[in-house]
Amino acid sequence: MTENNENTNVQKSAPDRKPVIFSGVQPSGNLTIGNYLGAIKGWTDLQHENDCIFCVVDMHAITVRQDPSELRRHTYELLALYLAAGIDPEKCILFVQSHVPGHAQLSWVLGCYTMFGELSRMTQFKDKSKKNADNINAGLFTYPVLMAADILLYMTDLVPVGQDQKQHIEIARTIAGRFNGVYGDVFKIPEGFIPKTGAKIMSLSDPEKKMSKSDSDFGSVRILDSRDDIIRKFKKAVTDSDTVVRYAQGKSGINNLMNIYSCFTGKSLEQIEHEFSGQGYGAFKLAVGETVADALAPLQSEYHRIVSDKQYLEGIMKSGADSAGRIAARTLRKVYKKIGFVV
Ligand code: AQP
Repeated sequence: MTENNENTNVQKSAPDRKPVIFSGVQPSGNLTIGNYLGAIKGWTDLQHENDCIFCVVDMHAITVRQDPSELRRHTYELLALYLAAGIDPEKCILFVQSHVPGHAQLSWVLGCYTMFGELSRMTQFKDKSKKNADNINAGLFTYPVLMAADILLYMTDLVPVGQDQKQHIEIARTIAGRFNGVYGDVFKIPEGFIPKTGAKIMSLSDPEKKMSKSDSDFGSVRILDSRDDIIRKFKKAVTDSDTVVRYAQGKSGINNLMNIYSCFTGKSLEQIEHEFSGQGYGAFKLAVGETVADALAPLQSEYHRIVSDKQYLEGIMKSGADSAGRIAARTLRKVYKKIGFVV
């Protein structure tokens, strides 16, 4: 697992082949700054030196019950957010997962090379089962198999994700390795690519818990929240009874705010401690809120410009699905041949 966000010019594995990057986000709610810092922000750097494929993973989203009209709306909105964040559709393939049938097809095959015990150990399955106790469906259980299919279909070298997806990358590697062990060198074994900072942004209301887009309280700061809401959420952030801004054990709330501030300003933790020495938590929280709001403002205005142009978004979805579909079909044909299907 690569834990580095500095060297974006990844080692090439063949002389004329650029490294392939694949990643995606579920359209399962309004994106948080966790999704942004852990994933999307890093994608924009990677797109210059690599062949990047970024997906709106709607098939993953239905592992949790979604309102159909909301899911459709979130799918357009997420694509608009990718673009507003600076992902260039001329450089990257951008598409919607359900538009490329190869994902479901390969997922079925790979499911036959994945062990029940391996899936049972996935912490996301355990967490989401607790959160959705009335809907512990088979899709939630086999989610990592679909994710392995997403990645392996494109012979992906690197998968830029937040810390919470590390276990899913590991199982994708295990599945690919097992398949290759039986049939020869079919799949590229992918590497996870986890940013040095911002890989796990915690909830502002419960800093022991990851910030998630499906949580509804003030703990999740949304990329599209208004300036006032962002500042208000940071002002209310849960901290501790100490008053000194410093990074230390037992100060998970302050540590989280320092991480967020560091991601948006590029300042080190020492610089932040120095900047706020002698000031209380109140001044620090306000500064973090204002910094985040200022940093997101240009992205937000770009988003509002793009999201209203449905035709433009549909054009990108369509050409992205065509390009992704061609690569996926090639991989699937190879896999089908290897396992003995008549193609
Ligand atoms: N809190 C986080 N900090 C850093 N990175 C995060 N990611 C998610 N939460 C954080 C990264 O965002 C990308 C997209 O995630 P996803 O949509 O595939 O699903 P998730 O990991 O389950 O994200 P959420 O926000 O928690 O969604 P819901 O609430 O729908 O389950 C991934 O790269 C993830 O690591």
